[in-house]
Amino acid sequence: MKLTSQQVEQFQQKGYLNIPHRLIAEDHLDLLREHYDALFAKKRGTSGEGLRNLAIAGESEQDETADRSEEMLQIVEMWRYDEVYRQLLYHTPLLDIAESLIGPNIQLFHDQALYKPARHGGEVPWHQDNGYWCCTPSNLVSIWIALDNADEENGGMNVIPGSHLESAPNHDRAVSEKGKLPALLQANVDENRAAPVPLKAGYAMVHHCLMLHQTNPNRSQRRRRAMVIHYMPSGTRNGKGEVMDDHLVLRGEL
Ligand SMILES: O=C(O)CCC(=O)C(=O)O
Repeated sequence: MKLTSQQVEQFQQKGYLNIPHRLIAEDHLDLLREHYDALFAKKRGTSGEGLRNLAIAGESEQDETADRSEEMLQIVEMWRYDEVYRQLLYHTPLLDIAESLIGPNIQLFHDQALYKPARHGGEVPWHQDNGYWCCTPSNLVSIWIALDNADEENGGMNVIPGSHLESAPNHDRAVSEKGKLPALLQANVDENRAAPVPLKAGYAMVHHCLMLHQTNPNRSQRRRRAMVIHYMPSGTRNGKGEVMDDHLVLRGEL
C-alpha cells in the first residue's frame, strides 16, 4: 500500500512517519524472530564475523580493558546470512513505502539487525544516519521495524521532528557514563524537542537520513529486537563519491 499524499507531506515536514498500518503479519513476524534469534545465538562470542557490540566503552572496540557490560548488538547485512531476511528486502508493503518517498528506482544501501537485550541493552546517542554514511544526495530513507513492542521502557526510538530541514550538526565520537563509545557518533541536540515513537511488534517507522534520532538503554525485563532497512534512490553516491552500482536493485532500475 502506497503512502497517502498527506502521509508523504507529514514525512517531508517532520522527517519521519509512524506507519499506522501493520507491515508484518503475525506468522511472518514469528519466522523473522526465529531466524533473528538463531543468527544472534550462532554469532554470539564470535568476532569479525558480522556481529558487533556498538556499546563497548573504551579506547577502541578491540581494547581488552573495555567495558562490555552494555550490549547494543548489531548484525549488518542480515540478508547475506539468511534467506528469510533476503526476502524481507523485497516485501511489497516495505518497498511501497520506500517508493512513495524516494521514487520508483530503489537500491539497498544496507540492512541491519539492532538488538538491545533485556536489562543491559546499550544506548544509541543522537545522530543523523548520514553523519555516518556521508552519502550524496542525502535522500536515503530507513524503515525501522519493531520485532518486539518498542517503547520508552525498552529502548524505543526518539526523534527530533523537523531536524532534517535544519543545518547539519557536528557529530563527535560518542561518550557514555562508562567512557568512550568507539563505534558510535553523537550530535548535540535540544532534548526538549524530542518525541518518542512507540511501536507495536510488526509495525514500523520510516525516517529520513538527516533526521536526528536516538534510543535509550534498555533497563526493562523485555528485550528489544529491531530490524532496519536503509533504502537509497538509484545513483546515490557513497562517502567517497562513488556510485554504488554493485548494491542490490530492489525495485525499478539502476
Ligand atoms: O535501533 C536502535 O536502537 C537505533 C536505530 C538507529 O539509529 C537507526 O535505525 O538509524
